[in-house]
Amino acid sequence: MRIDILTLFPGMFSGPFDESIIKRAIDAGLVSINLHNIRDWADGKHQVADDYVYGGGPGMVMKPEPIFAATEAVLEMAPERGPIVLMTPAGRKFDHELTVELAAEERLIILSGRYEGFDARVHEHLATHEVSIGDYVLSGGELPAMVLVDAVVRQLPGALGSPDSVEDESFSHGLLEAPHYTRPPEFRGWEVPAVLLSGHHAEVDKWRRRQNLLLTAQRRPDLLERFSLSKEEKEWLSEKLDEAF
Ligand code: 6GU
Repeated sequence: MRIDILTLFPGMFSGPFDESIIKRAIDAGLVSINLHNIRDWADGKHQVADDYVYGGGPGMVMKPEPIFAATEAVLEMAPERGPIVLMTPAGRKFDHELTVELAAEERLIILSGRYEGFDARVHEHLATHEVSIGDYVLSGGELPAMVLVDAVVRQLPGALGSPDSVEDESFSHGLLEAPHYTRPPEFRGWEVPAVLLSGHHAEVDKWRRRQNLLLTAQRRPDLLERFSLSKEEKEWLSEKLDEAF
């Protein structure tokens, strides 16, 4: 996959992309991440990329010409085609489903804006997707772009150490993930559940599945609505929930 990110602050991306899973994926050739400074396509001595809002109002808006010019130039840099994703708090809420959808693409172009956002013509005539990472306002689209890239890259085949890791995670099966323990078996008097030390794989699987269900019922009942439980699981869960309240 090729990812191109257009931003006024390419420097913000070093750090997150230079460590851990994303770095490994880049080094392994699973993805290339290319940063482009929108200002390079802004005209004039001062390469101004923003301007006042028509009709009045606070703040500045990113001008359309540099964004269109940058995107068109970046498209020319490689033959692959794919979505042009504009990061905006007014976009579609980013979730696992959209992550998987984007991970299937050959190429992503991501537009990260600052100020009050982009001139509306960028939304209407350039972007193919508008994406938000949640219901709060950030100072720009850079952090959201990093969030999106991280989530997408870890879905690429081979990005995680074990091929099972991605399937086991929260949200891929639609439930929150069971608690994990590591050594020691007892820490400050708090013991690891005995079943996890038992070596009985079927029992461990059953315990994990039940913990997934319990955690999801307690914290994200909205996720459980889409889920079909066996009669036995329903009974166990309602008993557990009665105990807890
Ligand atoms: Cl994509 N951009 C900004 N500026 N704020 C956000 C966001 C995006 N998603 C949530 N908050």
